[in-house]
Amino acid sequence: MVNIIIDGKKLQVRDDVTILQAARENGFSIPTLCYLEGLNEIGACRLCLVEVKGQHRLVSSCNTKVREGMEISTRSAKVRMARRLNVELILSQHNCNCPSCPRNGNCQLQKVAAQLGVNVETYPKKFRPDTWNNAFPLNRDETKCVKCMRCIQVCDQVQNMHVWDLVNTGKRTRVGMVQDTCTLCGQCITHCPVAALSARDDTEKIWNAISDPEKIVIVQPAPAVRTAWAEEANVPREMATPEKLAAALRHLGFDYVFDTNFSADLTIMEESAELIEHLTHAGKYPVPMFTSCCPGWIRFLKKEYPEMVHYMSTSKSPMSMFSAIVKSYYAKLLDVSPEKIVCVAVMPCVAKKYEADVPEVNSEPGIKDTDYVITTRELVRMLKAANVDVAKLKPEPFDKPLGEGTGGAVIFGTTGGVMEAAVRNAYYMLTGKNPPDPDHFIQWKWLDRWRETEITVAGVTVRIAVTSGLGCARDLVEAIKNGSAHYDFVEVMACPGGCSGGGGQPIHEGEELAWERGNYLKELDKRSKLRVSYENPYIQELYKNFLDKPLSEKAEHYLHTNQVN
Ligand code: HC1
Ligand code: SF4
Repeated sequence: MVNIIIDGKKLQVRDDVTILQAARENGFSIPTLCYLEGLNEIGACRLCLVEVKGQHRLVSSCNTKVREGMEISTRSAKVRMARRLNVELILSQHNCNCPSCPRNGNCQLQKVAAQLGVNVETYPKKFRPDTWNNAFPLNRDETKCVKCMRCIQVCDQVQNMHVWDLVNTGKRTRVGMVQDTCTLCGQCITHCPVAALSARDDTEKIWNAISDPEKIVIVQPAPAVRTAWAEEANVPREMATPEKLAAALRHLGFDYVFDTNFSADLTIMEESAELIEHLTHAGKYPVPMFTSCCPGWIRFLKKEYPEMVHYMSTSKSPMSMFSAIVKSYYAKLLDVSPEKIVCVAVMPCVAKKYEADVPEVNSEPGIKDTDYVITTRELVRMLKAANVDVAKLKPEPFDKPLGEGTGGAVIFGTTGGVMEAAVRNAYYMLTGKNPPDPDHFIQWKWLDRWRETEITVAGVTVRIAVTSGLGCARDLVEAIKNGSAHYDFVEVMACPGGCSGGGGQPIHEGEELAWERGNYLKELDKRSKLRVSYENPYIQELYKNFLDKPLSEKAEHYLHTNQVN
């Protein structure tokens, strides 16, 4: 421990922390733009400057360690003037079209400028026209980049993809895409302090569909959307229930409010049947079987390990299974042509926009199963545009028959959930009984980069591994490839923490909420009456009336794809 003084207050702090950490831990607020704890501590933005007694120059607090006897001022006249000047310099090169900016109201630069009393409008400038491909799900606006380098570090150190880097030199220095390996995980977007990176906005297309009287517009929110959608409305997670989400979606004008949880159960029916086939027909199918619901993970494997793509399960993701069922089974129930239906998915994910556009995911040539995908952030934008007061919404049920899911479905939204749900269901398929205790059925051994376990049911042994984040995924795939790890079933989600921490989720400066959001999903699972996917009565009805059984010819047609093979 060392003794220091911050703004006149005597403190004892650990000797291994920076001035910024010591200040924040003791309630002193220091602005930052580029700082990301443990990832980007480079003092580039110069907003965290503080004055240290006895030192002539101001120091950046994010990368200066405390020392015994330090006297620090976080708000002297000299500090405030330097910070204001630095914000003005950044703004002088920044496209300040705040009212139409996707980060308006949730922008670090806007916030710091407001705190320091700097007017963003006083820096008129001209920008070269944007040459970015705006049809790509990830948008890049160079006129907003503050060169904080967070995108470079997140993509490099967490996701291990090295897509961004500094290019050019001197005053032409900029951040550019240096490799064509983007998985669309969206982690660089959620770590961007401004709107230099954002997801393609598809909300206008949804509004147009909703206002078209000829169209039946059907919406499915993903499991992980329900744990994060109301964060920006400042409604506590427990009060923003799934039923309130259903009410909010109905309020926006969707004709039917269904649930991706329904088709998560369907995915489990197909994937657990596929797993049993793989395990019981040694040599016929490749082992391990990789989960196939995360499009970021699929893009990663296709680009980085094309020779391992055949390990991927052929089951479509819950999103794509849902839309396939809507445009076939449900269109028949409604007695309308599939062309009349518009399928909208609300996802915590940017890569799902890409998945919806992969032609092989569609069941019939020329008919797009999922018409549009919006992120949780776009949903929030739509709710704000419609002036929906989330706190005042009365809970409403999801529509039937595609609006019901089990506890096994809702945990899809957190890392390890797909695996747990699949193993629960496989247990039933092999024994005819439910697992005795769904909460303690799987005992994980936590390794550094992934977790593993082994389960034997009715004489069938399955060796399992789970990980999230593409840096960890790379290490796991390498271990499988070089023969140092042996598994039968592997779950990977591209975003750290799984979909709860997805690249389409609400952005909170400096907070990683994936695990907290995931715990809420686990709580919803525990509260569910039905915990195993086969128990979903509407899934049973779907098989009885339409699909016959898992892996049937019809199920193969609508629910499986060879897009990865
Ligand atoms: Fe996911 Fe999935 S869990 S991929 O993370 O398998 O996006 O939530 O919807 O499709 O169910 C995302 C979440 C989501 C699919 C499901
Ligand atoms: Fe890297 Fe993911 Fe961003 Fe693509 S979306 S650049 S992979 S962090």
